[in-house]
Amino acid sequence: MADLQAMADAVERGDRDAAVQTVQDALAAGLEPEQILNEGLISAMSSVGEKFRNNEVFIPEVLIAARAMNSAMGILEPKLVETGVEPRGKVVIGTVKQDLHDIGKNLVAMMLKGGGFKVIDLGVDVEPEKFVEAAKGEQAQVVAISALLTTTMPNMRAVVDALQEAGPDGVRVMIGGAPVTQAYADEIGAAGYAPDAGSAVDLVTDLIQ
Ligand code: B1M
Repeated sequence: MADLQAMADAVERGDRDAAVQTVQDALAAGLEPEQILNEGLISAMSSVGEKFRNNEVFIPEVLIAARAMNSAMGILEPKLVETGVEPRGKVVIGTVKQDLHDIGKNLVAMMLKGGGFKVIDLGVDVEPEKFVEAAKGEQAQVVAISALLTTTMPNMRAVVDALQEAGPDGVRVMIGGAPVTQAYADEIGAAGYAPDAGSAVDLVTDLIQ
């Protein structure tokens, strides 16, 4: 029996086994992979993102929900590829040059994947040229840069400049991280700033429209 609400509940409470089982049941019952993705998995992560923004759940809950989502996606992904379902957009993400902090960046990446985007994660200490290369190679619509140090924030500007000079047409830059602000995004010419992982999904959605 396919029960998309039970699937969403399993993801939200971070129950990996139940998330995987409910996806298997839904596929066996003949539901379309896209419906399972949108109504079961993405809706669960949207709800987690909303609660995180409202301080109703915290980082550990988000991480275990994202882990359940990833396990369920492991079952669903091959079926989505078979049916040719396209991701909602492509995002290249990384932590800026000379900065090794990746916990926030990983959360943002997980929430974006949960939101149905293809995420190309370049890791930490990423040179501006690597962002440009990946954005071009993947034809990404958004480049997302994280920084946690006041000393590495200026390296974000170098990425914006490098993309303006050599990046694919129309690529938008979003930035985030504890010391980063909207004012700083405006100052360096980034298209947007998100204060947390839930808002990052909303911002990417807006940027690619
Ligand atoms: Co570092 N560190 N650290 N550190 N560290 C801070 C950031 C610091 C504030 C601690 C302090 O002094 N109070 C301070 C920075 C001070 C400053 O710049 N003004 C600091 C320092 C100084 C350093 C070192 C220089 C220490 C040293 O060696 N002397 C050094 C630098 C290394 C380097 O990067 N080159 C260093 C090293 C480290 C560790 C390696 C030990 C470790 C990182 C481990 C890792 O990431 N794998 C570490 C940690 C863990 C921290 C603290 C304690 C926690 C950071 C964190 O993960 N927060 C931090 C102090 C603190 O914040 N309390 C600190 C949780 C995470 C979920 O939040 O990353 O803010 P955050 O992400 C949020 C939002 O900001 C947003 O969404 C996330 C979820 O809501 N967000 C985005 C983040 N990226 C986004 C991108 C987006 C959108 C939203 O779009 C692109």
